[in-house]
Amino acid sequence: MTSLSRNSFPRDFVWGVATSSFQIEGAADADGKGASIWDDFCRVPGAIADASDGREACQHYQRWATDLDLIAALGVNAYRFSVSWPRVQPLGSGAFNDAGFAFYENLVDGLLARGIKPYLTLNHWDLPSALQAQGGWSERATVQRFVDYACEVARRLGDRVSSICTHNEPWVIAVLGHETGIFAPGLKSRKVAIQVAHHLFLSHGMAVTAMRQLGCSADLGIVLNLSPVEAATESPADREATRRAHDSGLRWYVEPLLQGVYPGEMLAELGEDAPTVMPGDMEKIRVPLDFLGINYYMRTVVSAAEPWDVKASGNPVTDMGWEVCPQGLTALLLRLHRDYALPPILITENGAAFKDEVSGAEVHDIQRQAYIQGHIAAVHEAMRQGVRVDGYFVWSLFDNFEWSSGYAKRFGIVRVDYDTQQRTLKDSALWYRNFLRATAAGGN
Ligand code: IFM
Repeated sequence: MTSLSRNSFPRDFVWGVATSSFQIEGAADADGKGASIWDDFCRVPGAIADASDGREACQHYQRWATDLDLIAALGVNAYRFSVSWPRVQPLGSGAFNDAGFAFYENLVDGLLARGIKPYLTLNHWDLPSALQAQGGWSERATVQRFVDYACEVARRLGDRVSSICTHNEPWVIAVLGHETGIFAPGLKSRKVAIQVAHHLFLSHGMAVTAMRQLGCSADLGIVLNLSPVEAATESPADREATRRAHDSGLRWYVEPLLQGVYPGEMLAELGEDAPTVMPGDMEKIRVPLDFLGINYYMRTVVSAAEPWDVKASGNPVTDMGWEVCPQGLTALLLRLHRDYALPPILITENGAAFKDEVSGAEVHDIQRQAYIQGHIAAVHEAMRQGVRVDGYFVWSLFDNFEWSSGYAKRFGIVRVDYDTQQRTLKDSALWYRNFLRATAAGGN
């Protein structure tokens, strides 16, 4: 495993780093940008652990050119970023904002000039506040608003980006945003969450169809956060709880997209919380995908009686309290490969929050380096066993605004000093750069 190099992977494998708009851009109301639900949520007392917000973040909006130089210096061939919908369409409907689009046009052109493929995400959670005021993702009308926005992005950037992802992690938007309420917009209703997920799926399918009709040449797909579930014990109660967790966390998200159906058992269990589905919706959702993006961070161990204690595994635990389990990524990919006819897979996010050891001009983060190394090996193992994976993106390029955890949790392979905005490559970034530089003869 440790002897893996870049040449252990196909020559055209995509190696990248990933970010999202709200987490790094800052410039919260520059050049006509509208407000997003995360701008609003950050003002709710107690919503963000360190009471911070995204107003400055990494100032990437101002520093994009030198940030692109830094990305290029890593030697990656792809960069995954998201477009802030309210930056390019302040109210989420009606007029588009040319100044906002200019930022992304410069970014995309700057990437291409540096030989880096742009991987664009349309929705990494920062819905325009004006749409939330009309019900947001719980309202069916938002579906068409998203299709209009997607088409405008495709018209302006679709010929230059390699890939367009509709939504990042619909589970997070639906469940954390609308059921537990720990993320924006902070609602707490399972029924609403289920309807939100349906509207996200529908808007995905309709946007993909509409962008294809425009002749958009980019690969089109969606990104899901998925986790393999394992029962804590073989007891019937744990096994049944595990089945439910697999249905609600994975099948509910994968099967409408790939098969055009909701899993029957869960649908029945939802009772009156089941989604309102209009005739034709499921056919619209199930569109051919050029890729399925998977964000993987940890496995899920399910215990019916009480939450499973992550320390029981004996594995390291990240600063988020997440178990480090690279084998879980292999297991997840193999199970998906076994259960579904998959489009090509991209690992669109993988990484870990750990505390850095800052020593003069150096930043030591051996645990993050080991995490990334171990997960790249886990991807390789799944590929060896027959799964088609086309790329891998580290989450994240920078330390950034980690949603309700604020800035205290650092996922970056590049450290950001938030007082000075200085960027420093951590040891994990140096390792990734060296890994990507390997050019031993033979390849593959
Ligand atoms: O920071 C997030 C990202 O925005 C979406 N996926 C998970 C990451 C770590 O929590």
